[in-house]
Amino acid sequence: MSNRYTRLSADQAVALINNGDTIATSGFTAAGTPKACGRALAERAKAEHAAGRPFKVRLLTGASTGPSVDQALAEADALSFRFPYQSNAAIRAKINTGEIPFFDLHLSHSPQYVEYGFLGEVDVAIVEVTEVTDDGKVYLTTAGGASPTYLALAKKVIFELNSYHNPRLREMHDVYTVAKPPYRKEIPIYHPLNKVGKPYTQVDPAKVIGIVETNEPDECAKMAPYGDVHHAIGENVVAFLVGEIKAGRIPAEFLPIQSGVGNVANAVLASMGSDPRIPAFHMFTEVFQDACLDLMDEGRLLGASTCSLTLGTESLQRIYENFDRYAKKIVIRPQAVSNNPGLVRRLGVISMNTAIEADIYGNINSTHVGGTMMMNGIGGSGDFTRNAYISIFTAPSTAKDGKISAIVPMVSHCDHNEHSVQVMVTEHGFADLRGVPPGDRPELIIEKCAHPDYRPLLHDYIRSTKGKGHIHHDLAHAFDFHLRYQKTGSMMPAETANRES
Ligand code: 0RQ
Repeated sequence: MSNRYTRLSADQAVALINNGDTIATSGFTAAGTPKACGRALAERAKAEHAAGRPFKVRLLTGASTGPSVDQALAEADALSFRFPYQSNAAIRAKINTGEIPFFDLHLSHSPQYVEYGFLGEVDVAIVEVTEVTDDGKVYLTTAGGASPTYLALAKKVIFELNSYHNPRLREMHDVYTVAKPPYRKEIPIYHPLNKVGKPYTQVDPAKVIGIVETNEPDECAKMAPYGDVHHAIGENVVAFLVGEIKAGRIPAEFLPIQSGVGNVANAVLASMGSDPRIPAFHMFTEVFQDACLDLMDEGRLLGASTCSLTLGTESLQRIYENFDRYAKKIVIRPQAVSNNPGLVRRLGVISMNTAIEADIYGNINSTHVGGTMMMNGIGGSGDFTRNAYISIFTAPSTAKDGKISAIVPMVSHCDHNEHSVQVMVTEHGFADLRGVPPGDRPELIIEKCAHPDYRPLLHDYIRSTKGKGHIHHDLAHAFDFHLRYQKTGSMMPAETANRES
């Protein structure tokens, strides 16, 4: 390990950060995100506030982070801007009161957004590593994220040298730098496991202001066990995919899978793994989660390209203790490559993401509850959906004990529109929207996907539009479901609910 760089405590390192600075961190989800400096920065902010001085920073990351960054900094009132994704209750609450301005962007685009200067300058990058050499070779931990970009742009760099992580992680990293137009070329990846870059990224050693030594695991939450509804969604995704194999629209060797994160995605992967009609497959995805490791151990997942190892401590230890078994089966890439729209199109990825709500024409809201309250962000779902060979959206047909229908007349916010969304799946079935014109979509989506209790209301809405136009809507009533929920706490009218009980 290099002796060239100054060793600092986390407190000493964050003392070099100024009020108003733009901070950019490593990591993608809680994987590979700095920890000690996040907590120290939050304490610094609290101390400054207690002394009557202002102290807030602008925070750029790869995706979401762990509690030591988003939660600690939100609770310390230390953030004046956040980009490009989050998934933590404490920061979400302040985003939704307007206290923390949040800019939500496709994750493949976010590094170049910063590189082009759209968000101003980066003052300090804080990056977790297993090693940094005298000549500036940087070996990342469990995520590619936007670290290569942030290291290149930042005026000052702090490293968290985390000895918890296995230095062999470099055998999985493939750091390929996408050049700026007009010099950008095709990325020569033709299979999810192709490697085209280097095992390290680079920093100018003169910018390194210190190294903070740590030894702590990532803060990735363990997946909650899933229930019958999630299991049924998984079975319906499998039913759709088996039909595609039979019809010859998916080749015998299958196509690479992208899967979102969360409870639904976990259940879908488990169903795919346990059904022998689905051949063993590869993933070209952004997040490698616990279910993926189980599938790999069972021989069902042959290999994965990802941006991060978003694994609970037990699963990550399983990799670290059996590194030979996994070294050649997992490739960790920067998000500009793992989520690259051109590669998604070239490889014929089948994307599977989760909706908060879908409308009867196939538009999807993945981010804003009721059209106003931010959940997590669009993440990589748009990178994959728009360019997938087959794009699938899943969701339970109702939320909050049936008080919310996930199938509504018109989405209250649109992240993925009807032109990009091909298949909608709930626990009741799947609606294959490919080639289905708008006039035929409501019937299909209502009958295959909506909860039976909400089907009559959705049919009533369609009848009320009187069939005018290419897409039929009655703008005076398109949001009746949402308005009723706001007023009464349920999308179901009281008289209907009473009649049924
Ligand atoms: O809230 O836990 O308080 O009850 O949303 O819902 O059903 O557990 O589903 O964990 O898979 O998350 C869309 C949020 C789904 C996620 C979303 C409430 C519901 C529950 C979670 P509770 P479930 P999941 C890869 C790709 C966008 C980003 C993306 C997401 C909570 O998948 O953020 O895809 N996707 N990235 O009760 C009110 C509704 C609701 C609702 C669900 N209609 N109204 N609340 N909920 N539907 C990752 C990256 O990009 C890094």
